[in-house]
Amino acid sequence: MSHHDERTFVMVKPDGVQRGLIGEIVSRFEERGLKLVAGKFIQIDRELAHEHYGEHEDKPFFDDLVEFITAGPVFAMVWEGADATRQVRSMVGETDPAESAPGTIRGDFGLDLGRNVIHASDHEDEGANEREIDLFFEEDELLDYERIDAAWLYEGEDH
Ligand code: D4T
Repeated sequence: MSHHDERTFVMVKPDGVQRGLIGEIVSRFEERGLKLVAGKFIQIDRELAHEHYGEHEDKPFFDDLVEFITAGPVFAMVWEGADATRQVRSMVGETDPAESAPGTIRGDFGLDLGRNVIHASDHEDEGANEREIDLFFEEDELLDYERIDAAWLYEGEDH
């Protein structure tokens, strides 16, 4: 894999789906130049919710978090590109939308910590992206193709 091939897991949460934000959110990553390599519209069951949010099992907000993430469909995705995990997190904003800068997804579309519209793998948690991709996708659901504009997105790619 070249350094343009870093993959990260992203998910529009049930509030984002219900509020009609899937297209807007997908557009932001597309326009940035990231490549969509997998996408899946699913309803998370309690077992998957417990696996995905296992690190928060002992937290006081855990039950509400599981209730929320299983309350309706989510749109799970894998995006690929240079430094993808860190770049996506910076586009997403802080965990709390109230602390997120305008221009970020949570800063533009959210107001409440418990309704923060989107999930993206934590770039400071090494291996989080691979772990979450494995949890939501089979290997053959990750598609291998080139964006037609790749040569204009990265310096040094052949024209
Ligand atoms: P996710 O994982 O949902 O993308 O959010 P973050 O990576 O930005 O933040 P996190 O794992 O620390 O929190 C997971 C999830 O729990 C909700 N939450 C968090 C909450 O409802 N109350 C709280 O006090 C905290 C810390 C919001 C995101």
